[in-house]
Amino acid sequence: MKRMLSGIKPTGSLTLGNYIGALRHFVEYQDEYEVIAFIANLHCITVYQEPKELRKNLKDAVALYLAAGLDPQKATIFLQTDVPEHAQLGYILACYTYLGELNRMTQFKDKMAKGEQNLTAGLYSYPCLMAADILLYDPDYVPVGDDQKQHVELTRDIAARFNNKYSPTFKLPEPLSAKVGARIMSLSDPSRKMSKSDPSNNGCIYLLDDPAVAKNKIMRAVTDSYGEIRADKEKQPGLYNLLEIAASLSDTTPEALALEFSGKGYGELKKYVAEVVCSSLNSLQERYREILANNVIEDVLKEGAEKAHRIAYKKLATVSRKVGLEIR
Ligand code: AQP
Repeated sequence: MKRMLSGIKPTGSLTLGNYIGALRHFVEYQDEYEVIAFIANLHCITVYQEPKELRKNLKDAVALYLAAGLDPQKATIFLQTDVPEHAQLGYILACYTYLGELNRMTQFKDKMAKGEQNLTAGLYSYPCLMAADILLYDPDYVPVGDDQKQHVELTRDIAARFNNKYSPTFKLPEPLSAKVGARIMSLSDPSRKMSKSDPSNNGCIYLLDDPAVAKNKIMRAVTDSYGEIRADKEKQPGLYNLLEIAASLSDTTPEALALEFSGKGYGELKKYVAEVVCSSLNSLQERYREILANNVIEDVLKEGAEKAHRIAYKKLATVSRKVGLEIR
């Protein structure tokens, strides 16, 4: 069975972008692949997190993984820090990563360009930790939204470099990106990705938003003045984003949906998108509440960490031996 690995960093409450671009795919793939899905808590602290909030976000993220349909009997679900090999291999791989490569990573460059202050060394070197997250498990595929493709490419480069220097050690993973929904945009500024840290609260739908609030955000989404419903990403990015959101959640395409709504008003389309989104949020939130009430999260994480650790410690031991870190 092919293996697939992915993680989400809950720097805030998970978003509809996380769900459409990543989470729903983990669930779709779990029957066909061996899915390893972790919560990237170490990546969260590359930017300051209020500890109490972080703890809540981590727990919520696990509950949302389960609520979305990830089955701990099929998938391995764990917290990154419960498997210390991630940090250990992350350090080793940083020693095989060039500064020039990290300088080219667009996520860091974007934050620099925005003039964000006090960017940390952890944030700069996080692609090395991400490479370790992946390479520890030799996955065949890594499902990611568009913004993370570059990091998977870097992971492949680091793996190939290590394999060439020593001997074949790591499998080179393939990034997997869906045709629809790989980059959901902000509702208030369709030129920016929908992000947890979106400064405008109206641009982002959180999976735990009250559905009435989510509906409001959709009804106020920025569109354009063409007055015609077409699936034109370049000319009508706001409208296309709405079509893409609804299409992803209802297994159709933005083009098919645009045809269905051609000749109708933007308000009608927004109402439909809100219905589709709210129906997904309602069922997700209902399961989320059940999961919290059943108190299963700690057991799921414990079992997941044990399974992950059984794979990770072997890989780290191999790497340490090859590099010459051990004296036996
Ligand atoms: N808007 C999005 N559209 C499609 N996919 C997305 N993903 C995130 N946002 C979107 C995908 O979700 C997975 C986990 O991402 P993450 O939350 O760990 O990191 P991120 O992409 O940096 O998310 P944010 O919300 O933008 O974080 P902040 O605001 O903290 O910087 C990935 O596969 C990602 O592609």
